[in-house]
Amino acid sequence: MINYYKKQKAEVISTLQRLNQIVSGMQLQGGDRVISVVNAAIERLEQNRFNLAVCGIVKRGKSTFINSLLGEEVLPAGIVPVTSVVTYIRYGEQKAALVRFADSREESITFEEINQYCSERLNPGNEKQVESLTITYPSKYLTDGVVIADTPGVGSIHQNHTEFVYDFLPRADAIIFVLTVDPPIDRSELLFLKDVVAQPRKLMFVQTKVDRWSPEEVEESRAYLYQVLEEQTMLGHPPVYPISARQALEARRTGDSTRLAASGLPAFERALDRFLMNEKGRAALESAISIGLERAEIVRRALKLRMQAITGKENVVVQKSKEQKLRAKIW
Ligand SMILES: Nc1nc2c(ncn2[C@@H]2O[C@H](COP(=O)(O)OP(=O)(O)O)[C@@H](O)[C@H]2O)c(=O)[nH]1
Ligand SMILES: [Mg+2]
Repeated sequence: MINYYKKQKAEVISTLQRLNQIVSGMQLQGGDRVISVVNAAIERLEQNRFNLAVCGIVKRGKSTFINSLLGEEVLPAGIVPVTSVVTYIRYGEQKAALVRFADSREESITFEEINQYCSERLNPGNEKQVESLTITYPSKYLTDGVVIADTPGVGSIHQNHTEFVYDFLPRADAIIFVLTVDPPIDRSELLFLKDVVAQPRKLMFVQTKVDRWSPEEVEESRAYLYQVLEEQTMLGHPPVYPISARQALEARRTGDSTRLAASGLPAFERALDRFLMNEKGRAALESAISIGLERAEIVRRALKLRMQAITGKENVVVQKSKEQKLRAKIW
């Protein structure tokens, strides 16, 4: 089984390498970006890394949800848009953080300094030119190559946050989509979800902040969400995990197992454990294949445009020669 997986992985890697060779020989507009996304997919497969991205629109509770999984307030969260850059959290015995700047410079920072680089208040409009932030943390979810990615919220007044997310999306191997009870889903959320669904990846849903609502209201909200998903997407009725990340975090911090169970987080964690144990290897291959196919499609479209431009020129040439013929008759 392991040998079979290794063989498949090697085949996917060599096909992706071949795709990159073709693209680099074509000098296409946007070709560099295609190559970089494909290279990143190859690197993840080679290094057994798996990007588990947490996505959603602004202020749905993404960072708080990740903190509840980690059991500590590692990521800054707040009532106003906070997360301003993609923040990767990977396994490390020691808690540490590294900032990567747009000019490829890297700088080690202390845990206490994280806020200064990934929060909108202390890094407004990303004036510090941060490309990404990587935190190392000793969590069981980060073993075996899993990297959790906290993303800025889509749809805030900070356009650069949305751009960061769309730029990052092709690098996600699986996605946890964070929704809330109220509103269950709104228009901008649905549009973003459709963009996420367009890239076939393992997708899990959580509905946070349930502590603010009665069980009946949570149920009503989920029924509405299902209606929207059914009418507007091909997703049908996927499992949606109701969670109070705030309660779960507090319960973890105080070691209160009854409160933790009531927060809804353990039910989600069981599903996540099952996925990581049984499906991650396959999901990694499938996402790499999807990334290859998506990029190949981009190349196909660019080629088509190039061909049309050539054909257009030919038409002009034909027209010119007709004109010339006409002129020749007149003269
Ligand atoms: N009551 C409650 N508030 C929450 C919960 N999760 C997040 N919040 C609050 O919602 C706000 C936005 O959270 P944040 O994690 O920054 O959202 P993000 O922008 O999606 O990362 C913060 O004020 C959080 O304290 C929750 O489960 N219950
Ligand atoms: Mg956040």
